[in-house]
Amino acid sequence: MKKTLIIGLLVIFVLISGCTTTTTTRPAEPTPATTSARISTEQQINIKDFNFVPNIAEVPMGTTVTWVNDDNVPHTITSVSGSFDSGSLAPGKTYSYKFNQAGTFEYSCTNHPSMPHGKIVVRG
Ligand SMILES: [Cu+2]
Repeated sequence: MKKTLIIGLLVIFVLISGCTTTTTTRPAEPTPATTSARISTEQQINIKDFNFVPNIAEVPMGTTVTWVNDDNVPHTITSVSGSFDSGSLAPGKTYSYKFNQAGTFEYSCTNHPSMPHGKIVVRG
């Protein structure tokens, strides 16, 4: 009589413990540390149909941004604060600038003041 009770309790215990082990979920895989190291330090911006595409680019510090003139007229990439200026960029040509300082860098095209300004947001 007592033995049955003990076995019964044992069975219940095994079932419960078995249950808990199966429901225990493994912790989520940590994000590989290489993710941040693999962030590209190159960013391309196309000038297409009188627009900078993408218009706002967020990049890590040290990124080299390359603008490509995909239009068939010359454009300029001219920093509003005066930190960089491509001069007249002929169709099909590229201009690169490396951003070594954190901050927001707004730029425009001096050939076409109506063009929407572009922005480079450099993370520190
Ligand atoms: Cu332009």
